[in-house]
Amino acid sequence: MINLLKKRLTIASSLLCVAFTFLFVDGSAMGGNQTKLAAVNLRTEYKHNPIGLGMANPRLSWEMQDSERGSMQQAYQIRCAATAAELKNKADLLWNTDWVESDQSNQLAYAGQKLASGERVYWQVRIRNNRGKESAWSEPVFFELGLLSHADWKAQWIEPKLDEDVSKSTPSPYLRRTFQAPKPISKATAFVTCHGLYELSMNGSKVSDDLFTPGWTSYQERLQYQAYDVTGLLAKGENAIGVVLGDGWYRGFLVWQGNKNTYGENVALLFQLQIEYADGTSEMICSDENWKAGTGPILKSDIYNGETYDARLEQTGWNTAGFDDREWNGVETKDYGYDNLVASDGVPVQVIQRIQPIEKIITPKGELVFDFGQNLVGWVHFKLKGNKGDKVVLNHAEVLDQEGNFYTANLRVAKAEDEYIFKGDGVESYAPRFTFHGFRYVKISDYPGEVTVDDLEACVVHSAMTETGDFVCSDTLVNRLQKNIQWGLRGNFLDVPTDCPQRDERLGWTGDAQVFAPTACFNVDAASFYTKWMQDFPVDQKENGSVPWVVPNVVKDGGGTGWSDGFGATAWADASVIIPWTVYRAYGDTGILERQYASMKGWEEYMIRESGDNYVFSAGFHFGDWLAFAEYYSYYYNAPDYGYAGANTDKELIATAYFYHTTGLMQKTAEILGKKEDAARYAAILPKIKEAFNREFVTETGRLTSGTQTAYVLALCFKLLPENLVPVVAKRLADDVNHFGHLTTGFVGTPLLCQALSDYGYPDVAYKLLFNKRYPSWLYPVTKGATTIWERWDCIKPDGSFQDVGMNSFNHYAYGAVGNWLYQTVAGLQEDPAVAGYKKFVVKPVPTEQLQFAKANYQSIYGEIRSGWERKEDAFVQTVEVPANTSAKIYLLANDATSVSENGKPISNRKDIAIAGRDGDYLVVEVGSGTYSFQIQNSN
Ligand code: RAM
Repeated sequence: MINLLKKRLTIASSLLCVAFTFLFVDGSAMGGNQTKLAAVNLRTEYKHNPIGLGMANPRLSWEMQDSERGSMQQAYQIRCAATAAELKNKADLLWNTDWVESDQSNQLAYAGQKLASGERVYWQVRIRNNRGKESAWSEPVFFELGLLSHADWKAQWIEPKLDEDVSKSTPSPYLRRTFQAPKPISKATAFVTCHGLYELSMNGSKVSDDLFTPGWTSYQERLQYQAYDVTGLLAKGENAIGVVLGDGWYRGFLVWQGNKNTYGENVALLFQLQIEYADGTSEMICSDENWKAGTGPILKSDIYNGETYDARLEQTGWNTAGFDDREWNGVETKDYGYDNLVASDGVPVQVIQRIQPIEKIITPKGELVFDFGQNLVGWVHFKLKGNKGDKVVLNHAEVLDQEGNFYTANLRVAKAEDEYIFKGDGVESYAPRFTFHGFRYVKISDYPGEVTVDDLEACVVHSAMTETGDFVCSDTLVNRLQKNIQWGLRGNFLDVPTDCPQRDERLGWTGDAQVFAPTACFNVDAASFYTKWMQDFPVDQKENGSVPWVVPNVVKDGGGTGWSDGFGATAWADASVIIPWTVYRAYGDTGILERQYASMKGWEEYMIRESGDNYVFSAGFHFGDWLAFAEYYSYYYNAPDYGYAGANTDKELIATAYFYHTTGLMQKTAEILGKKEDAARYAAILPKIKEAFNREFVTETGRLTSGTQTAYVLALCFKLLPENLVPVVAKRLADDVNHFGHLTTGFVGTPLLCQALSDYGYPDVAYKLLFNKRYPSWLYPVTKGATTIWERWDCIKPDGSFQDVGMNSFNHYAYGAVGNWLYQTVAGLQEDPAVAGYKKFVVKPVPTEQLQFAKANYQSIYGEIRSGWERKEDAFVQTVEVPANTSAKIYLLANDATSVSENGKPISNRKDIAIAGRDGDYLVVEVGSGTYSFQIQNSN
C-alpha cells in the first residue's frame, strides 16, 4: 500500500512538473523552484521500497536536489541498518560507506554485510556538493530481499481436484485454507505464484492491486513469484487465505489458431506465508494437502474471449475464516519443483486510470453502444441493477464502421465478451479480472434495464510504470499524435511489450518492441519492464543463437505460416541487442548489458556464422520493411507513377544493414564490459560488413539496389556509406520523399526516417512528412479520429472502408517510434553520445517556421530535464533545465554570443555559462545544473 501511495505521488509530482513546464515556457516562473541541497527520490533497483528482490546486492540510486547553478555531487555517504530505529541511532549498521568522494548517484550496488533471504534493509544517504556544502541525511527508505535460494521454498505445488474439460474455458478454481495464529504477529510476508493467474486475498481482503500475477514469462524456465507484506491483513486467532485461479497465458487461448493449454492443462498454486510473531518465534503456512478447492461465480475467464460471471454462484465469505467449506473438494500436491522460480523484476500491472463514457449511442442497427472517447486497454466496470437471473453482455470494439455500427471483425476470433448474470441484490458492481480488452466502444446487450453513462467506467490497465516525459508544441494535431503514441504505449505494455491488445494475438513481437523502445524510454520509466522481459530472450533463443519472432515464444514452427520456423528475422531478432543497449543508454544501466551479454552475443555470432565469408546476411526468413507503403498508391493518388510496385526494400540489404548496426553495438557493449577480445573481434568485422554492404547494395555513384526511403535511411543512420556518398544518398532520400510527397516506409524505415532527413541536411523535408495529413502519414490517422497509433498507415482507408480484417489493429505502437524524434530533434532533448544515462546531455533543437514553440520534459534518473524553444515577438527563446549532478551542451540558434542574453544578462564572461564555439548554425554553450532561459536576437 505504501508502495502504491509512493507511486501515485510520483505520478502526481510528474504531472505537477508538466504543469510547471507551461509556466516555464511562458517565462512567468523563470528561475525554477528554490530547493535546498538534498538527496531525494531514493530507489532500489528503480523501485520505491521494493520487497521480494531477487538479488543480494541490489543497486541504490538517488537524485541530487540543489537549486544552485552548476551543482555537482562531490561525495556521498550511505548507511544501512536492519531497522529504521537502528539507522536513526547509527547502531549495528549493516553498511556504512563513510564519505566517498564520487559523483555517482545512480545504481550503486549494496556492498555491506551479506544479506539473507527475506532480510529487510533500511538505508539513507547524504551528499556533499562541489561547493563543500553537506546535505542532511535523506529520509530513510528500505528494500527487502525475496527468497534467494530454491531451498527457501517449503510450500508444495497444489492443484484443485475438479472435474474440468480443459479443451475449453472452464470455471475458475477457488482455493482456501484457514489457520490459527496463536500470538500477536509482528510481520507476515506471502510468497506466491501459480500456473495460470491468481488473485490472492486474506480474511476477505485482496492483498494488493496487482493484476495478471504472476505475469507472463517463458514459464518453462522462468516463473515469477511475488512477495507481499500482509502483516496488516492478519491478526492473532483464526485467519483465512483465499486464492482464485485464472487460465491466463498458461492454459487460456493464445496465439492465433484457437491454440490453448500452451504451457499445461492444469492450473496450480504455490503459496508460502512466513509469519514472525511479536515474541520472536516464527511459523510458515504453505500450500499443501490441507487446502480446499471449489468453484464460484467465474464460469469462464480467458484473455482473448472475456469473462462470464454468474453472481448467483458467489459464495459469500469464501475467503474468510468462518466459511463452511465442508462441501468443497480437496487438492492434489504436485512435484513441479522450484527450479524455474524467479523473483519479479518487472512492474506490476494495475488499474491506472478510470474514464467515463463521453456518449451513449444507438447505432443504425439499433445497438446500444457507449463511447469512451479513447481507444484503451482494460475493461468496463459497471454498477447496474437486475433481477436474479437477468444478464448483461458487454462486447468491445475499437471502432464503429462506416455506417456507425459496432465493428469487431478486426478482433478475428477474440470474442472480447464479458457476460454477467445478476444475483438480484440491489446495485451490483462488476469488473472482470483475468481478461483484458482493447476498445473504445462497448456494446451492451441482453440487459432488460436502462443503462446511462453514469453506470459505466472504463478501467485503464497496464504495467504501472512512472510517466517520465511529455512533448508539446503549437500544433494541435502533432500534440494529438504524441498523445496517441502515449496511449499506444499504455495499451501495449501489459507485463510484456505486445504488438496489439485486442485481437487473438497480443504477443511479445520483438521487432515492434525494438523500434519503439527509445520512444518508450522517454515517455515512461521502462527500465524494470524491459529488464524483466529481456531475461526471457536467452530462455527462448535457439542453441545456435537465433532469436524468436516473439518472446515469450509461443509461436511454434512459425505459427503454421509455412514461411519459417519463427526465428532469426532481421530487425526482430536484433531486439536481443538493441533493447539492452537502449536501456543502458537511457538509464546508464550496465547491469542489463552484463545480464544479457550471452544472449546478445548469441545472436551476433549467429549472424556472423550465417553470413559467412561475404558478410552479407541473407540466411533465413525476414519480414523486411513490414507493412511498407505498397499496393494502394495508384488507387488513392491518381499517381504519376501508375503501376508503382511498392516500396519493397531488398530484405538482404536490410539484414546486412542491421548486421552492421548490431555488430557496432556489440563492439561498444564488449568494451563497456571489459571484454577486450570480443570488442576487438567485432571491431575487425565491422569494416568487412560495411565493405560487403557497399559492394552488394550501393553503386559507385550512390544508388542503392533498392531505391526506397527505407534503404536510404538505413544506409545513412547506420553509417554504412563512404563519406563522399553520404550527401548523395541523403539527397536521393529527400528527392524520393519530395517525388512521392509522402513517406513510403514500414516498420523498419519509419522510426529513423525523420531522423535521417534532419541529421543529413533536410529538416524541412522531415517536417513536411510530420505535417502531412494525407495518407500515408502520421497525421492521417489523427484526421480520421485516431486516439492511438495504427498497425497500418491505412487501417481506415481514405474512402472510409477498413483494411483487411486479417491484420488491422488500431492500437499498434510501431509507427509511434517517431516519438523519439519529437523529443530529440523537434524539442532538442538528446543523450550525449559519449555518456549514458543523461549524466551529460545535449540540447539541440531543430525548429521549423511551422511551429511557434515546442518543448519536452523528461524525468531522467538524475531529475527533471527540460528543453523548449519559442518564437516571441522580440526574440527566439530557448529554455533548458539541467538537473543537479549533470551538465549539458546546449546548441543555441544564434549567430554569435552578443546576440544572446540569459535571464536578462549577456552570456559572455560568465562563470555559469561556457561558450564552446560554433557548430553549423549553432552557437554551442556548456552549462552545469540550473534553469536557463536564453533570449536570442536575430536567430538563425
Ligand atoms: C503481425 C503484427 C506484428 C508484426 C508481425 C511481423 O503479427 O503486425 O506487429 O511484428 O506481424
